[in-house]
Amino acid sequence: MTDCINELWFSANLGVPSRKARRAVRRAGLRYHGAMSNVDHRIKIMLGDITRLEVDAIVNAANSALLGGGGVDGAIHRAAGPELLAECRTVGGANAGEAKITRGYRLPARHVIHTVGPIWRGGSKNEDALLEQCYRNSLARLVENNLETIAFPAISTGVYRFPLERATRIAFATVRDVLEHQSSIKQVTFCCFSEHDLHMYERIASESATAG
Ligand code: AR6
Repeated sequence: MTDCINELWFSANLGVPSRKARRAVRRAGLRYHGAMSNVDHRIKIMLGDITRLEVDAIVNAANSALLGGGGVDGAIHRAAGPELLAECRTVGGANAGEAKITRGYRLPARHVIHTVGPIWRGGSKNEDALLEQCYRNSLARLVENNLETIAFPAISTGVYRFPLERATRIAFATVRDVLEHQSSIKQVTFCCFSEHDLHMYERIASESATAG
């Protein structure tokens, strides 16, 4: 099933999916989203480990110390090696919603953009706006550094307990809005770490493509 979905989105990036991809998608019980807009064809959804992606920058869902942790943060630091922690020590931490860039060291990605998602506290503590800022500021760091491709994990939806559907809607709305104004960004990948997350992203992608 995962291969089918990857094939759909890979094909979608190139334009209209092949007949083989559309058949695979139907067999998997998923929808083909139709012709992609100029924004949608630059968005890719995949299932996998973000530390293995060869993109200009991967985003780390960090904490405000920016000195490593569990979840995707731990995986990124393990894969990048101790040089990443050494550079992070010079960066000085970050507040929720901010994003700071370092090199990628032993990662296939050239850079890491460290952003601090909000901890979910029921929704009345500015969590939505802070999560939106994570996406906006990460993409701003990408553009400032003349980089073109980026991959995001599902920021805040793990240890920080932000509800997945709500977070996914914010991720799509923000990325689509930025892409409409930033033609220099060539590809934004949403890297899901479970089939459950992948299906949520697939559903919201189809809704937001229809709405847009
Ligand atoms: N590739 C892609 N996604 C991953 C990977 C991976 N290798 N590993 C985990 N995820 P979390 P948060 C997914 O908890 O909620 C850390 O300790 C994971 O399944 O990593 O923003 C930091 O230091 C989930 O969908 O980040 C902070 O203290 C998503 O990444 C705190 O956790 C985010 O889950 C940040 O919490």
